[in-house]
Amino acid sequence: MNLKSLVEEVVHVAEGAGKILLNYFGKTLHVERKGLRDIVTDADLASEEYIKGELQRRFPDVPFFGEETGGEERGIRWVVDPLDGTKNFAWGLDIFAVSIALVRDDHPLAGVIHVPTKNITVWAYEGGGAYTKDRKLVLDGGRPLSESFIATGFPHGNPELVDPYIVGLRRVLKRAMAIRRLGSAAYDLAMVAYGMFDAFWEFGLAPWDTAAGAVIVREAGAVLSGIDGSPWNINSPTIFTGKRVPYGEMLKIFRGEIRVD
Ligand code: 2AM
Ligand code: CA
Repeated sequence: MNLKSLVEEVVHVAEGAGKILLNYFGKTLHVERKGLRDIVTDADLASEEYIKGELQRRFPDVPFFGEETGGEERGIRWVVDPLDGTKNFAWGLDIFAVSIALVRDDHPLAGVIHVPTKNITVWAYEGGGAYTKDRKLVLDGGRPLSESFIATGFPHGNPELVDPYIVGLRRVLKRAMAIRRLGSAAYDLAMVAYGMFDAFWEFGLAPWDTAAGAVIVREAGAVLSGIDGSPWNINSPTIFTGKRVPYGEMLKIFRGEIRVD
């Protein structure tokens, strides 16, 4: 099967998972702690079980890895976040996403992100462009940071990331039109590809948060790297993407080549 028909089938799987999530959203959830400041709900688990079952039924030869149940960590495999933005979901904020990627080693080949509350789905496969329902996603070069709408995520889990993160945040805050922090990296990446956000950066994400989004933003025409401009892969400790102009200005800011403070 070629990547184009594969990814179009995965769109149906992601949208099916979105329906499951919407059935749980706004209702009383069973919430468990799975680590320091990390939770899992019965909605995460139901979504992952559905996605795993559907992918294995449709593509029996491709191994599965999911955030909640683990699985294959090498070679060709699915890398799935059944609910990205679990804390938003649990507290009733309607920004969350389903993220499904086909990955080879540490390199995503195809990805789908579905945002159930907005009924938006974006998808891409390597070399084939990025799409949403009614159009191909093609980003322009963007505008200077002073005219750009930027998304970010705060570091979590590792407190040592907070101080280095704040240095960059302070600098970008002084120059950007606006910064938003919404709490779902897959949603943020989808919205870069969609053309809403002009750039996005975050520290300390996991492969399942970024694998699908990375191939989608790249195919839409965004630049993608680590925070210092280094090549990105699914194990990179940071992710930084955007339209060419604001990305270039932010890279100089992060590297200290443009002095802001
Ligand atoms: P999640 O909802 O799937 O956990 C918000 O900044 C982003 O970080 C979300 O994509 C969220 O994904 C992820 N995230 C939240 N807490 C995390 C943690 N403890 N470790 C790794 N990623 C986390
Ligand atoms: Ca998740």
